[in-house]
Amino acid sequence: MSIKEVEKIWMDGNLVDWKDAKIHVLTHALHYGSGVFEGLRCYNTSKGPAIFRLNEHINRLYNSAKIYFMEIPFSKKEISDAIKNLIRANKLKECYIRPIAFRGYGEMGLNPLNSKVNVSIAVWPWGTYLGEDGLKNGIRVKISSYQRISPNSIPPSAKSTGNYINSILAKVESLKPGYDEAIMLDNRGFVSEGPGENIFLVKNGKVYTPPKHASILPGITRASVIKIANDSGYNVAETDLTRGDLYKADEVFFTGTAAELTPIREIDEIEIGKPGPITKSLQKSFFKITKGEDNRYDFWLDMV
Ligand code: PPE
Repeated sequence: MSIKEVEKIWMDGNLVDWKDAKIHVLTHALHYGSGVFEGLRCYNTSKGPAIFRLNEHINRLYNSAKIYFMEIPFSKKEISDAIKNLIRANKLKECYIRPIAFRGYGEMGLNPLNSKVNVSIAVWPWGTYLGEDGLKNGIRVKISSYQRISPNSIPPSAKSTGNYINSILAKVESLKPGYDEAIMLDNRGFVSEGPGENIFLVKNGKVYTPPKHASILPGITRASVIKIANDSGYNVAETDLTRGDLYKADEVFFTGTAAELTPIREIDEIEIGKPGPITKSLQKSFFKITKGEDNRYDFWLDMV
């Protein structure tokens, strides 16, 4: 997906022109994946642009950094304020937000501890992640032959740049034969997540999603959808699921900041079907909330 350029990018405390937001080729993170990042969305509401669950994303960024002994040289408040200022500076109403903290230039070799930590924030308009048609009618996915990274290889609960090389392998393996996306199993063989999404299934009116120990990134959209489902009277079980559970499900969908809530209509040539009633109802609620049209959830929105 090509990037829609805007005017400014925030780099280590300063706003710089988009074209000048550059780093050295010997940046540690480029060679060794030693960065941590976040993805957030800002939605246009009737009261103005609002960031969805800003605090939760900022907290996850600092937790990811902690696992890698990275000291982010800004406070959480400074990063939150910088995000809002940047959206204002770029005069955006709706956008994707990508803060990243990474080991910078100055040291090579695998000891990262002496590398300085740089922080950048970019924002740009990012439409539907898996296509407008996918959001409406569902996508076709393939269970990957690549296993999801596991807690004792690379902690999946930290959103580090290096994690995504595993996601990329799975994604490309699904795209080459014409699928839209992959699903990965964990090192035990249970359902884990998509390359950039958490997964849910519906069976006999109940909602299920893999638990935190299934090598998932604890998604903020996942947590939101669990809350919305509970509030709407659907029981959600966080439990180990098999690929057979997916094949037999009545409804399956992905969640994520980029993917939002994307229905899955086919897995490994097995038809799940058009987006079902629970998927559609949760998706509708989710979009109402992000657009500020359900004031019960206003506390999830941070006005820019
Ligand atoms: N699992 C993974 C591996 C993941 O990358 C994401 C987000 C999620 C689950 C969902 O988490 P959350 O956004 O908190 O609900 N993936 C981000 C990056 C996507 C990309 O292609 O880049 C995102 O959605 O922003």
